[in-house]
Amino acid sequence: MTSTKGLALVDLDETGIDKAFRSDVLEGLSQPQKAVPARWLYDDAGSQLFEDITKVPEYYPTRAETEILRDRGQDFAEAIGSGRAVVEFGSGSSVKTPLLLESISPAAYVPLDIAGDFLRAAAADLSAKFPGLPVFPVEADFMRRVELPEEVADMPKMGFFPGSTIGNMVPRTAVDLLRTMRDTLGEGSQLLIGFDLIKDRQVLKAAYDDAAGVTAEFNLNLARRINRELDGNLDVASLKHEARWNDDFARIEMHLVAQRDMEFEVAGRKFTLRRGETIHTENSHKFGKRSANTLLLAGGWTPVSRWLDSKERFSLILAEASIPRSAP
Ligand code: AVI
Repeated sequence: MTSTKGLALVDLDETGIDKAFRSDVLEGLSQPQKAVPARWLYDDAGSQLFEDITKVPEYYPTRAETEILRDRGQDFAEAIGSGRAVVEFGSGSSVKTPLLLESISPAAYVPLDIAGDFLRAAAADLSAKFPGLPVFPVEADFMRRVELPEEVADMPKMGFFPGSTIGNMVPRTAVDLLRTMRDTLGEGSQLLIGFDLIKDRQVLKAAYDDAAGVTAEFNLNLARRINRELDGNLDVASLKHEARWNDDFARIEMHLVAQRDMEFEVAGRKFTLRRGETIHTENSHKFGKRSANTLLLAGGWTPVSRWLDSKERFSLILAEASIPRSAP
């Protein structure tokens, strides 16, 4: 059974359970280090909580990236030029995307998203702001190669992937995605991509454990979602949000930490958590100039320009899909 439950197309079993969610959770809870893929943080409540996170004072990435887009319009116009089809991986943000489009005068805008409702709303919003701009929303999973609309086939393309969402993937998956983006956009295209930077640990930890507890709610919402959608009985009150810096892998990790020994069931399967044991729920990798460049090169993209915000917390990199001129 397929349904447009909530926002995206999902595959439900005969009892109405999302099969992919169930198998990811059951498999993840069966590992020695329990872990659930971060994409399941984003149900309706989780997506709203993430929006709220972008406004808490400790969470700097959204403000820092917006500042770059606002202040460096002239640089983008020079480096990117006009007349490109901008292909945004994700539905687009009401603040960041218009800033970019204003500075580069594109020929078309193509938002790609798996969540049709979000996609159509964002596309309508954008069309209202840029009445002369052709907008071609495409409902698709951009982790796989996407066939772009015929109307943009002959236009030079620029991919836009802001937010440092690339950092939510382990490097192997990030490289796969960058290669897939190259296949989608084609040889000679450009990519403007956000990378959050390595910085003081306390600043990083605070960004993922804000004083108002919004990020904690975002993380705990996953346990609530498991209970609600997978007939679970996790004691949410006995789980605590924790943001950890993993220095070996240069990433912030979100965990749900058991405050006591717990036995619980999910979708009819029994699990235990010992006091202090955790469920790992998200990675947010942070980058230096070289590690970001290496990731891009591994994915088939040659970095050509890089911009930072005034406090040097966040970077936007422009890269090109061109055949490398240097050997081998
Ligand atoms: C969506 N992504 C880039 C956010 C990040 O910073 O890694 C998700 C997030 N998780 C907790 N706070 C924000």
